[in-house]
Amino acid sequence: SESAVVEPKTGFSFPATIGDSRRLLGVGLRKKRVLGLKNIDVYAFGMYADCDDVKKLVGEKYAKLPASELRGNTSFIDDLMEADIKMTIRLQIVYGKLNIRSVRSAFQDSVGNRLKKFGGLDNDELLQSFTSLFKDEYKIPRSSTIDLTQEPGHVLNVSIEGNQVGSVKSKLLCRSILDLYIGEEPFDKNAREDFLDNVASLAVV
Ligand code: DAO
Ligand code: DAO
Ligand code: DAO
Repeated sequence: SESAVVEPKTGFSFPATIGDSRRLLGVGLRKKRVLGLKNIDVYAFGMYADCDDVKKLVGEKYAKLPASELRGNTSFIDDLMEADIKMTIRLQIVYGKLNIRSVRSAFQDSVGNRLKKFGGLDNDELLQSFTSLFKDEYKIPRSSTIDLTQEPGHVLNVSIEGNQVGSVKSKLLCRSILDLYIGEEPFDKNAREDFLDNVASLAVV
């Protein structure tokens, strides 16, 4: 059970655990349609969560719910994305020609859309303040690893190849990023399904 998982289309491999306690619960693929014509594979990703944190949430709020109902319970899924659970989304870059300008623009679309959804108001300034942190000198060639980690207190830590490049305390930003992978309109539906199946089964043992 402690072996790595390979994302089948790209062959990128994700370790079963990160740190002391974050366990791999699903892998998937982020694609993007360019020029309305073709889909490019942008990155493979692995979704990790701290099992003890998940069990704590279930014990405190969902102990009475059978495992079969936990998995599809929408308030449980919302709580997973809002509670103070240590989680990491690990990205492994597939598309070899990514530049920081396209990362900024994709981030404005995907994350910006969620900041609006959850923040309600106009978050242009907040969005600008995040994207201004992506410096032009960062290099993210094929097979680079980027970790997006939610630390206690809803601090988002970003590291590239294991080097921390930034840290932002924002519950709204953490929520918005997790929604891209775990929310109702995820980048990869199968990855989300696997994640929820695995969360439900680890929560009840
Ligand atoms: O070069 O036109 C192009 C395609 C660029 C696609 C950019 C997608 C960026 C997705 C975000 C990556 C986050 C690391
Ligand atoms: O896939 O659209 C998306 C959003 C992914 C979030 C990417 C965050 C990237 C932050 C670090 C970039 C540094 C160059
Ligand atoms: O220059 O010391 C500094 C701060 C750099 C912060 C870079 C943060 C990049 C990632 C921002 C997170 C948004 C997803």
